[in-house]
Order: sequence, then structure tokens, then C-alpha cells
Amino acid sequence: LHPGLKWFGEAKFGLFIHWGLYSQLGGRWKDSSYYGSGEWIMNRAKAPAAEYAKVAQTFNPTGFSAEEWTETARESGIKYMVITAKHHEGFSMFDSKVTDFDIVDASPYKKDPMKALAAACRDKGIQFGFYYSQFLDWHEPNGGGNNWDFKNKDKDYQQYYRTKSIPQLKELLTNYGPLGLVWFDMPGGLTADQTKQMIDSLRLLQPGCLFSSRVGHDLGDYRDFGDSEVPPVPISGAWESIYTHNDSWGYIRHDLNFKSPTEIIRLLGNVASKGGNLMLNVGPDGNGKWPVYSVEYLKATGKWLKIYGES
Ligand code: FUL
Repeated sequence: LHPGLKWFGEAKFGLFIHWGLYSQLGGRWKDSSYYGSGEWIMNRAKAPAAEYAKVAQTFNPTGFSAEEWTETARESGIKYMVITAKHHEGFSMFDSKVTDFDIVDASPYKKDPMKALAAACRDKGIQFGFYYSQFLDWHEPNGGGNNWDFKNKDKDYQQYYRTKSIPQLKELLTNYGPLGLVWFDMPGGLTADQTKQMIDSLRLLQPGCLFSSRVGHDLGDYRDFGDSEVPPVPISGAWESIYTHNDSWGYIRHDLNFKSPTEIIRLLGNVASKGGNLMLNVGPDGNGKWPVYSVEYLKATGKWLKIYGES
């Protein structure tokens, strides 16, 4: 049995955080406004990569506080936190030597928020993990998904894996202390053998770290269901359901459709009764602040869990 399955099997409640340049846009690109999946805005607007990259110059999340985020998470009964190190837009929210398209080199913020967050989670006994989009990368000519700037037929996915994806995964597994998990998303461009090779090389760095099933080819350590899906019957083995708090993973200014504490508690109960973990998402804004309803409703959930939840 994978050693990480012990904490994962007991966790029940995790927090997903989608945070990137799309958070700065908040669901608006030029004169158009978008609803749902704010982190897909570059794709939906077919924003040219060079132009989209300029958003970084305005991204300065001085309101970010690792202490505040992790304290809210702790009060809410959260046992693990998974944050987007790089989503499909291709921007790295950590200090990466592999590219200049990262928060330290390309934004006025110039600091690595992931360092502080990893440390604060460790202090509070919260397992910490990274979401990493290993195939889709709309910024890179050889990355998956951006066929509006870079034609798919001209792409060399292997080159992208070799020069960005795998080296960045190695940075994440080396520079942030022990990780609870890496949440791979959307496999592509690799055969089963190549995926296995990639995973083996990463496992050497942190044998205790879990890999999500979206690494592809059934090679993950636990099972993730589809977005916002709970299985209808109890399921054995380690698994997770993931849900948005409002209707989007990434921050959308005009989305106030937040699940109430009652709805969150019901969801938690439903998932736990079938043997899984619920990982609920929060989408901080471009300043690094959580939507006020996320703070309030999560804390209220934590209060309930303190009284009625089994610890
Ligand atoms: C999906 C992604 O495409 C969404 O943007 C989001 O990150 C969700 C959790 O996973 O595959």
C-alpha cells in the first residue's frame, strides 16, 4: 500500500485552490464577460498567447497571506490543500528556473507565494499538494491545447514534456518540502510507457507523495471522479470528489452563486458516507483574497464539524 494513503484515507475534507492570471481577469476579457470555468478564459476568448501573457504585468497579489489562508482552512476543518502551480494557461505560480513566465520573473509581485503557503500548511498540520497541468499549456508552442496560435500538427509534445512539464514537476517535488500529493490533470501526448517513465522518475524524489488518477493510463494512486460528481453508491479504495464553491474553479467577479454551509455539509456527508474525500474549491481573486462568502461559509462548515463531525 502507498504510504500516503493513510492520511488520505482519513482526511475526508480537502481544499482545492485555483489561482492564476485568470484570477486577475475575474471572468472578463476585453469587452466580453464569461461565466463558469474562469480558468478557461484564455481558451474561450481565444486570446493570443503573447497578449494574454501581458496580464502578468498587472498581477500583484499583495493581499495574499499564507497565514490567513491556512488559518481559515484550519478553522474550516480542512485536512489537505491543493493549489494550482500551473493551470492550462501555462503561467507558473511558483519560482521556476525553467521559464520566465512565472510569478517571480513576470509579475510585479516578484515573490513565490507557494513557499510561504507550503510552510504555513506544514505548521498547521495540513497536507499540502500541487495541481499541475502536465499536458495542456496554452502558452507554449509545443504544449497541448492551443491550436489558435500554434497549429497542433506542428507540435512536438515530447519536447514540451522534456523541457517544461517534467523539469517543473521536479522543481515542485524538490523545493517545497514533503508534498502530500500532486494533482495531475488532463493527460495527453504520452503513451502508457512514457507516462510510467515520467512517474518513476518523479517518485524517486518523493516516494511518499500521492499522484492523482488524472496522470493517465490508470497509473495514479487514488481515484478522482469527474468535476462535481459523487458516485451513486459506496466505492471501495481511495477516492475523491471535487466541487466548485460557486460555479467556477477560477475567480469570477460576477458569480455569487455560492453553496451555503448547509449545502457543503450535506455534500461532505454524502461523500464521506460513500467512503471518499470531498475537495471543495476556492477561487481567490487577483489580489490574493478569497471571496468573502467562501471565508464565511467555510468557517461555518468548520464550526459544524467541530460539534458534529467525527474527528
Ligand atoms: C479540469 C480542468 O480543465 C478545470 O479547469 C479544473 O481545473 C478542473 C478541476 O479540472 O479538468
